[in-house]
Amino acid sequence: MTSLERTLVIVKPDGYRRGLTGEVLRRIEAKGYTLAALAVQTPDRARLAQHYAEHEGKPFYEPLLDFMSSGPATFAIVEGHRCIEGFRALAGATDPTAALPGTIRGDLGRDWGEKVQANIVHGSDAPESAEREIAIWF
Ligand code: DAT
Ligand code: MG
Repeated sequence: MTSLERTLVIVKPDGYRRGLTGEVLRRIEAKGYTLAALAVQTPDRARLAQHYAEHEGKPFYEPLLDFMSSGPATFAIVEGHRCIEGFRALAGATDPTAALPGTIRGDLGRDWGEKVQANIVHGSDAPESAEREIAIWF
């Protein structure tokens, strides 16, 4: 029995600026997941603070909010059985230098020497976070 799992994917402002939005969405569709909703918007700090509440107080938290509010990003609700785990596998490791080739972060990302890693994509890490994050942005 398949479940209609959902995840929140964000193509972050670095991905938008570099013209990689289509490439990321292409990989999601090529994998076989469904795009259920799409929206381009510049994230506001209030909702980013909710979204990233688990990281409050960490050294990269303020740089993360600055980076994420620095320009347009694309928000997607992605659907499919096991898409949360599946998209995290497509995205690769948080550190784009360590992310394996073949992954979005490994193929398209790099370390720019900033306080926060600009790593192109966000993907929810569990069903509860996915529903919480989707409610923030949609
Ligand atoms: P992920 O996006 O892989 O779920 P996370 O939730 O731990 O990673 O962190 C959120 C974002 O914050 C991450 O995509 C990039 C940035 N980040 C995380 N850890 C970092 C670190 N040690 N130094 C710089 N930026 C970091
Ligand atoms: Mg995370």
